[in-house]
Amino acid sequence: MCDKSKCSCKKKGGQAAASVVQLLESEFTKYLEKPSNSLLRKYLTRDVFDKLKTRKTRFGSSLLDVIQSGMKNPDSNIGVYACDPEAYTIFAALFDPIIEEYHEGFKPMDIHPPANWGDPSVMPKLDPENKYIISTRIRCARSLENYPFNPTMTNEHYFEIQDKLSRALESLDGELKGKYYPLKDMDKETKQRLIDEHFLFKEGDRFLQDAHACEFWPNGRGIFYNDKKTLLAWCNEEDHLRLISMQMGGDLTAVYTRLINAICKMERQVKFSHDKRLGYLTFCPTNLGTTIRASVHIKLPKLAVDLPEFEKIAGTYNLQVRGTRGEHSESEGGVYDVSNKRRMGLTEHEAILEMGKGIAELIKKEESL
Ligand code: ADP
Ligand code: DAR
Repeated sequence: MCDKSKCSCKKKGGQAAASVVQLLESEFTKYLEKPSNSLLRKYLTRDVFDKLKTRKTRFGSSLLDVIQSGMKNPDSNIGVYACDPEAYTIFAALFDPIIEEYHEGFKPMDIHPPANWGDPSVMPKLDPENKYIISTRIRCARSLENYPFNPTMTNEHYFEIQDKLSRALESLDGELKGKYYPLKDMDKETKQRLIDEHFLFKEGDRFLQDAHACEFWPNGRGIFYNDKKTLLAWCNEEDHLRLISMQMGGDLTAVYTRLINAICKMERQVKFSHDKRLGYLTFCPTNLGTTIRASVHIKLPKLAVDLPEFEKIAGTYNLQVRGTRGEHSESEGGVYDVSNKRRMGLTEHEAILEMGKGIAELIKKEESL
């Protein structure tokens, strides 16, 4: 629980300041002059804008906090971020249609199912001959209860969250045992090596920067990992916590089992923000619900010859294709990051099973060409 005496959440919700509303009006007018295909452009109509422009959450977030990144980056796919857990309610008129479209029909009256990790042993054996899959990774995201999200966090919040999470992470034992490394103590070479090895988050994402998600950087940011770097955690990057299980090869069951063990132990020590309708709450609406992104680094040279067609085929299995370094990156050496797109309206088990089945189908397709 954040310290109410310092936390911005002591502010009351209600009306945004007149200066904020004025800035919103001028920025929105300029934004409408730029072409954009984002979901923000599609769903922030003048009516919705007028309905939401004067609102403020109890953490002090306004509509400007929600849409500033998308207005500055008209090439955004989505264009909005929730600046605190209450934003999904206060600005529901904008978030709900965006959530419904991104999460393939999750309607305002729909309720995300309770968490269900299921039996990891039933996952399909992906690529048993190790012909296509280089590595497998599953991540989930968590926000600490009663804390705001990046743009509304104070410097103290970053340190409080880092302290709570690093202590919980360093209490993990057995195969999960590891150490937390604050970003501010990390030399440039180590940082770049960890990024190049796909363990540490990239820096300089303009969408996050323009969402004011990088304030006080690198304070309160860091990475945890065990000796084998098969269990990792990111602190205060895009979300308060990203918990990551990964290893070389295609053993989805092993990666999944490790993630379940780690998150269940963490949930016994830290209270995470969970909404009965939206599931686990995250900074970006694309990560709500299960918050699960299960991915493989895979080479499918025949399918990848025609990338738009490859993406279209992957889409038929509810899979998303990213470059080798993840979001907003290109493929290097023909390696693609292919993962589940759906995170809401299904359980953790279903999301990962959907990815596993889809990857198996892509490999079958590659072998048929
Ligand atoms: P996320 O939001 O899931 O963290 P990103 O697209 O930002 O996703 O990717 C984060 C990092 O994880 C990137 O360095 C990316 O290369 C790496 N990554 C994603 N999937 C895999 C995988 N299957 N094997 C190895 N690294 C991966
Ligand atoms: N780039 C932003 C966010 C898209 C979703 N990815 C996240 N949350 N990392 C956009 O609106 O395109």
